[in-house]
Amino acid sequence: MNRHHLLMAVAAVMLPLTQSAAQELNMPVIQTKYTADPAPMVHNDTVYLYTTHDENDAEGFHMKDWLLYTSTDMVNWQDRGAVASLENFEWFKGKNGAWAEQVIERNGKWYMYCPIHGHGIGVLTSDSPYGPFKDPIGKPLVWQKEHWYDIDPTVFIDDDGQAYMYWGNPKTYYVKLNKDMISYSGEIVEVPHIKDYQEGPWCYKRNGHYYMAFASTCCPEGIGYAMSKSPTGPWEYKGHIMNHTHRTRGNHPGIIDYKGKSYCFGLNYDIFRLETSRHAERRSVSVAEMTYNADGTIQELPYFLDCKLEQIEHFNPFRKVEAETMAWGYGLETVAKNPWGKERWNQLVTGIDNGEYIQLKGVDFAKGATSFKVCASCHLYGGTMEIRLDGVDGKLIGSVNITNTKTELKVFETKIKGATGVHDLYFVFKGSEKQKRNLFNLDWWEFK
Ligand code: FUB
Repeated sequence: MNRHHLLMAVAAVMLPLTQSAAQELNMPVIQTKYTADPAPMVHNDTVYLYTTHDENDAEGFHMKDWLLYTSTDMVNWQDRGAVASLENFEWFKGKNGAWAEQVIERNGKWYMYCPIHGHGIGVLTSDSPYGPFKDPIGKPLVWQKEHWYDIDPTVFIDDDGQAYMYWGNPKTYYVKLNKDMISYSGEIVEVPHIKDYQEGPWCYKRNGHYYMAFASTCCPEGIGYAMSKSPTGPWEYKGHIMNHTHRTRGNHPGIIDYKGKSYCFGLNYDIFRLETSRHAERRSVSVAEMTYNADGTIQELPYFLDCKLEQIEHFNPFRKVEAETMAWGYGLETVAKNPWGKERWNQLVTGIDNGEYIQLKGVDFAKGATSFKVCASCHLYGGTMEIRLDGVDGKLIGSVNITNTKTELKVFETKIKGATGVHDLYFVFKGSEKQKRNLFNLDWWEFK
């Protein structure tokens, strides 16, 4: 931890978290829902961030489905909705228990390993990262009925094609998956206890080293890691990626390399903290850039809010952008546009109240934009969508009045003046005396 990190940590302990401080750091990455148990996956040029979902009313764990977010710049994330839920598993009749999943691709198919708390680990498959996912085996892939340790699967395919699934709290187990990825051979093997291990294993290989990152002993959890020369161990404990801290409680890791950088995702309660200091299982995913040493060991990170997540490429606004793409959108909600349709991933931004806003970071207007279209629906009087640069009170480059559409989605258009170069883009929503809440719903927007 350097001096800057230390000063930020001291200030953070003394001051309550504010929305503008969190927004400045680009964390937590999702604000419109409570998300946990990050399982990032890189495919082609995109990060697919699968998460669990804490319901808005959660006190203890209340979890019914699994969500997906995508990004190509690490700070602006598109909400892809719920890609799977407990209802995908016909053998499970309960309504709660959709715990920490992981998704992995093999030969053009996506495999999602889903623990259902107390009922083992199921597997779903899809031809696309966005789903729909289906249960190909109609039963749990593993379920040791004598205890409730079967949670938190992590799946890794070695260079020789052998796939492994590890899981467990407080013990760690693994099996060798068959090539079909939906069955396994041999016995369930118990891994000798790794120092400070609690749960949430995340296994991967990098530059010939095998890594097992994990949520370290509860509570509060940090993120620890062990290394090995083989996927079956022995695992040597190497220390903290992030130390235990009272600023979070759980800290389930997910680790990727992306566009030349390395990232460690985890979880905390920092969106819920904007509202209250009491505890409930309403968590949020955060991410920090991490660094490996030459020998493969990992440099310890300070707590997420003492790191700043940097955008890694500018955002192109000259295309149809789904409105549910944002760096910050605290207070807003997203809902499936058509839960029964083909494009189940498509969301609407809703719950838009007077004074709320969407922020997109690092938007490149290049030599300039001249017009703007937005597709929206409005049930009542509507309001105004101000288009501003670099702040909620920043330079106004256009504004659109969104009026009653008789609930249909309609395109509204305005001229744009003064947008050139790279800026943070703000859509600031304003109501009227007649209507201050639930002003309208947004589908997509586009600059020309
Ligand atoms: O999200 C439910 C459980 O909490 C996960 O399975 C654990 O890793 C912990 O994050």
